[in-house]
Amino acid sequence: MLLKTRVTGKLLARDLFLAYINQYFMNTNSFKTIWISDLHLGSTQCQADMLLDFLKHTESEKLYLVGDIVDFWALSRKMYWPREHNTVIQKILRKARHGTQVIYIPGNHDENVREYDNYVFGDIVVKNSDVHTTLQGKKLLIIHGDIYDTIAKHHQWIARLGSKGYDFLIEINRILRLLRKLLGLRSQFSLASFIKYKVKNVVQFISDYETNIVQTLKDEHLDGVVCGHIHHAEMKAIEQFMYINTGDFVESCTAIVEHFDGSLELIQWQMQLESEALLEAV
Ligand SMILES: [Mn+2]
Repeated sequence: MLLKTRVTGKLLARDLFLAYINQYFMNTNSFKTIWISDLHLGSTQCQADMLLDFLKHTESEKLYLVGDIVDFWALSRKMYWPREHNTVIQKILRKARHGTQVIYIPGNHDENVREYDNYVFGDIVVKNSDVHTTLQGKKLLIIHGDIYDTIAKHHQWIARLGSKGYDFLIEINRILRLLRKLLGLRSQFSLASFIKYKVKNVVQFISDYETNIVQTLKDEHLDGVVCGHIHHAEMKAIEQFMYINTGDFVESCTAIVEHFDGSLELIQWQMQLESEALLEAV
């Protein structure tokens, strides 16, 4: 009920006003809700610098972490935890302490967190899945999505083997990205996603994934889904359902946001450092 009154009431005007102030004077983008997933903290794949920049320049009333936040699979192979990964966790905890409602939906790389369904850790609530109602009244299933991935569900050893091959690709991509950075090139070319889309059965895999999710939406009488898992950001209609995938902070650095009018948007994050440098120069 509270959500609905906000659409027409004075509270919305206040929210819009604060959003405006934040954007133009604080260089912060305000949203009703933010969804991010597949951060893979604890692995070399995580683009922590982009993630920190995103967390620094955005704020929301509600923040959903849609799984594969900490990559325990990678951590079990090799201990890797640079300082920036701590800073990410601290930033998220700080948001939770300062009034952002943070909801952690575990994924398959952090599946051990699923044992703590409905527990609250330092203002962050763990939920294995959730239903979010947008300001336009759409009911969205929020879930990581691995249970709809038939390979990950039934043949975990194949999935892990596949993940190693994929890790290798991403490692090459990371080196390429570093080289591009050193050379001052800013193209968003991604080797892993390039190869991924060259492989025909990956397309089939994504389509099966979507079909499985839509079946659940039908069964549960929901309007749409916000999920992650397959590292492919997208926002589209499948039949009458909204299929929304957050993407990741490994390659695409994408997020889904809900604005204060209840509309949803897929955003690809760009480093905000340039505008900051400009502000400092003034
Ligand atoms: Mn996953």
